[in-house]
Amino acid sequence: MHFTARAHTNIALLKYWGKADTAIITPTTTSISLTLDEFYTDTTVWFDESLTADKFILDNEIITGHALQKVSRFLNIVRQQAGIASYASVISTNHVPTAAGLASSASAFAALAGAASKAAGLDLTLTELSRLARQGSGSATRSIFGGFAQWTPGNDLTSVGSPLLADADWPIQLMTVVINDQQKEVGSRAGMQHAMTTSPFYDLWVKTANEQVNQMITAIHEHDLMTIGQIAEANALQMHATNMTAVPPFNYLTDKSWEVILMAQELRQKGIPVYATMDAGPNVKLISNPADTEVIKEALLAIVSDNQVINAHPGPGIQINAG
Ligand code: 2P0
Repeated sequence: MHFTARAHTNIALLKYWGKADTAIITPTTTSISLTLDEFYTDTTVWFDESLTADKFILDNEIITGHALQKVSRFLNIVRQQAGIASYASVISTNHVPTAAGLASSASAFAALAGAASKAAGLDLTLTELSRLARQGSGSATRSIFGGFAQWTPGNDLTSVGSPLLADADWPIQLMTVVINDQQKEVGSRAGMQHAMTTSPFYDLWVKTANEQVNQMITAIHEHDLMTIGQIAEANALQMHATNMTAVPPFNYLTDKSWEVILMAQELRQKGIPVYATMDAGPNVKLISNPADTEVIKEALLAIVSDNQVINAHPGPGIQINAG
């Protein structure tokens, strides 16, 4: 049977930056994210006894090499859980605005987990799906759920995602400022490992992140945009500080990233609540109230052009259908 899953990407407000266990992918800290409506992956999977190897087509291109191996390794986990041996065809489409550079392993592995598990005859709960997606990519653990979600440390069974506020239907938005859409030099998998093992600030990162978890959860439940933004911006800068203090140091942020981060600070001084968060790349995501879109955009247009700004809102959890 063919199954198709749609999973949306998510942006972490408290970041996942370091693995407690690299083999099964468990994190050193709790991360909290917002799933977005604008960016998602559709993936169709079917297992076929006549195949002699797994096949992977992404955005109409046949994929080989490392990316195919990553998908095959993930399918091995699904095959083992389902007790089947046949290879699979995987067809994926990333729905990301052209050249946004936001193709994400979160939506990719969440959608693959959903479609492959169903196609293999498994009927997993959302928690079980989250655990499976985690073994493909850590951030995918959270993309099973809509709205705000968290992913906690733990063991193979307990380190899973859960919804915090699935229907985030109050005014919050995330504007992505695309600064560079090129492949990054240091991938997040290698980057987080290097920061964790060499930065003298890493232990402080874990300690501070632990303190931020309950503050963030309370702020989300209280719909408190300013506190959410303040904690998210601090957490992002702390994550980037572990990279800049790694040995040798590395850095994802460019001069343009800093221009946008400082612009957000200036707007705050004028009373507009807008906060920056940055992942393993130079793009900046601005957390704000939709009512302030125009004034933020006007300030942004002094730094970047209109087509470099993509606005997104809270999105839904995974959807899986036959066919
Ligand atoms: C996050 N990032 O929480 C953090 C913030 C990037 C910066 O999760 O090694 O691709 O596959 O588990 O999920 C990116 O890391 O890493 C990421 P793996 P992943 O969203």
